[in-house]
Amino acid sequence: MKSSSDLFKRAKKVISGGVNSPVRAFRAVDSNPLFISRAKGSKIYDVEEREYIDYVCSWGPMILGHSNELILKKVEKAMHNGLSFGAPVEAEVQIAEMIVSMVPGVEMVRMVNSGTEAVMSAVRLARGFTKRDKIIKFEGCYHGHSDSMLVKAGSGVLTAGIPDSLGVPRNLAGDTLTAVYNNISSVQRLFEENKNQIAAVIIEPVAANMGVIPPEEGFLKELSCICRQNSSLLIFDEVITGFRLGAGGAQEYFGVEADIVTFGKIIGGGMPVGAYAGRKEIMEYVAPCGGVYQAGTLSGNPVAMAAGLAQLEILNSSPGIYEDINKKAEVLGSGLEKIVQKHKVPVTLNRVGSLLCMFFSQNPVTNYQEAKQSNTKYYAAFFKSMLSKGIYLAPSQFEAMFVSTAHTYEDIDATLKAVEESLAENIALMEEL
Ligand code: HOZ
Repeated sequence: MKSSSDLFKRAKKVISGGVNSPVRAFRAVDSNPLFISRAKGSKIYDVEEREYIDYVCSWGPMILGHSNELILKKVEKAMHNGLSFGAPVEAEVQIAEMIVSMVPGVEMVRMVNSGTEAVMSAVRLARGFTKRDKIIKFEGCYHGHSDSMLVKAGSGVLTAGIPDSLGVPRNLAGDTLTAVYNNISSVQRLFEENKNQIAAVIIEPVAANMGVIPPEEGFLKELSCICRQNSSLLIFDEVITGFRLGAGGAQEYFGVEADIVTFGKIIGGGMPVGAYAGRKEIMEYVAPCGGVYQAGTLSGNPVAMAAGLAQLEILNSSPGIYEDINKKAEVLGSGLEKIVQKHKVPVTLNRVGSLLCMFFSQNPVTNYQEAKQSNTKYYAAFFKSMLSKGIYLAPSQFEAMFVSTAHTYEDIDATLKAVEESLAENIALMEEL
């Protein structure tokens, strides 16, 4: 039988760090990655046939669980008609119509291949539309790895402790200004210091790449007001929150409209897809209508569109689906709270809908600096205990836990039992750290 450790040894010889995306190298949890062979429902299986309850869910898109039969059927059908044409297909129109019907304020959509590409293009569009160069982002928010966004970013950048990536031209990074999440005066100050120069403010409406941090009451509304007052655009990066917090994503959930919205993996149902979307007057700046250039042979790929469309159709047409998933996350969250209180473990639990994070910190976590106070060594110990009990969590303190419709209440009970045991096992260690 193949083993993860043998595969990792081979991988390290031919792939930088042995992985194609840094967080999955498991360095932050002082372990070696599992190589996954298959997944079904709420479970994933490694190449050694061990089963795990999966709370990574491919970093969000598997909201219906793994290998959903309906999606697989649609993919299979599309696949037999051809894998790629580099020409328009009907499914692109259908998915765009579906997104327009589900997401508030969206009149037009452009499909791309990943969240990184969606944000990179959305930022270019905002710059082209406003004829301004500067962008405000928030410390700890992660918007993919395009040059302009790799400034005080979250996710793997935060996990690896690389606040500003090598290779990003200084001039370009200089046009990315950073504000403090949940701190409106830090945004106000940047607008005052850069009058008529800010093209857009980009934000994860729920920060989900420095752990999970909800926006404080009124924060997103104030942000939208400041943008409007300054004729700047508001970009919601909904790669994580889109079609997860509800059919209309964060805009609907918080009742705040953005000018441009970006989506990622979830609209591909597990296939590599992204999109940016917004009002017609803005979207028509994109070529061939307008002068903002963006293109891609695989954009709107027929197989990826079939998967994404099938997933969105299910999400859109299943009454009670979001209530169900949020209820499960609530049961999980309140169970976790009870256990940490019982063991007097310094953990702060943040939850928004079906996104959760256990911060190993006794203080509230409302921004990047506070998230960074978490005890990552303790998270690593906890992660390893949980993995040994068949629970697959994100291999970093600074990522989210995702609940899917495929998680059952039995899964949640088993998870809580594993949490109880893992915390009990690590109490002594935690006191030492
Ligand atoms: N940056 C991703 C999570 N926020 C991880 C991507 C991956 O390793 O697949």
